[in-house]
Amino acid sequence: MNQYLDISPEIRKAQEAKMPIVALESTIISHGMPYPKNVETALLVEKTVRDAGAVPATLAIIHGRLKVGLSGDELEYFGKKGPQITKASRRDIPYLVANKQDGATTVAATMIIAALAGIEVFATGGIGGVHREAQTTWDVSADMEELVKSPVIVVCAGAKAILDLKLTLEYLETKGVNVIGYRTDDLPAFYSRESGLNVTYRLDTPEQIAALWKAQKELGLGQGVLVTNPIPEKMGMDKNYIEAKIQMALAEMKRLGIHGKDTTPYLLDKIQKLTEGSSLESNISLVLNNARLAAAIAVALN
Ligand code: PSU
Ligand code: MN
Repeated sequence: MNQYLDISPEIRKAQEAKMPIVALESTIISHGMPYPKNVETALLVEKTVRDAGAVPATLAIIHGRLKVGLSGDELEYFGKKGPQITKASRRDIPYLVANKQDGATTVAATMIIAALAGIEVFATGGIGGVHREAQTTWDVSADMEELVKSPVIVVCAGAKAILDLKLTLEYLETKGVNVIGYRTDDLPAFYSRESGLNVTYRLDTPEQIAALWKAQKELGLGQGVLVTNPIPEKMGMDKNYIEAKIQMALAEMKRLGIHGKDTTPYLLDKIQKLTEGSSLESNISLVLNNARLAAAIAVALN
């Protein structure tokens, strides 16, 4: 086992008993939602995974240790400290480990730690992707590249429309990463069920997803898979309404000169404020929905 990894007793037991396990990220807790809603949601996501027959493992970096499975106290600590915790992607992990610091793991960092711990399924809200105007800013999330490098199934509600979804699909196509639509042909766009763009393949059951994964692994291809799961019907938001808010947030971001790793947390927070919290309720509902599907895939893999 990797010397930097701390696997909680519950997860260790689950691994020994070969139980299905679902990894969960921690940037969504520290940077994605306000306290105390973030901790409540994190606990609810864990409960949802359990109710669906799998064991939840929230991943984070605490005092330089790569944690697999957080205690209630650790979750509370993380949620309270919020954005003061360093947002950690691939490049940040060695720095935080060497300096014994805390890190909230993005999709990329969570994939790395999950793979180190031998966990194959991971549930999140939305992934980072190719940003609008990436042609000039070069802003492409490290999540994209991680889907190429780490063999993990990432279950999400698509990518937020703050991104350029068309370019995001092109990037993944070039890199050989499958974008699976769960019971949909149309790429979900996080707050809304449809983007007008096509996924690579539509699969309708967790067993079909498990079968694709098994084939990919046994062929030794090495990359991850992106499973996109549309937000529950009644919680989906109007495309034009959310697009108007995104435009406002993007204009304000440009004016403030925000760039680099601050871009995504800034936009998510701004949109939450502009939609007066209604986007937060949608966000929570889609994360729970993804937790359920991820658990079903983990069960099917078993
Ligand atoms: N998209 C969301 N919610 C999130 C994130 C993205 O809808 O919370 C977070 C995830 O942790 C993701 C990260 O991995 O933002 C991407 O940041 P960046 O674009 O800087 O790579
Ligand atoms: Mn970026």
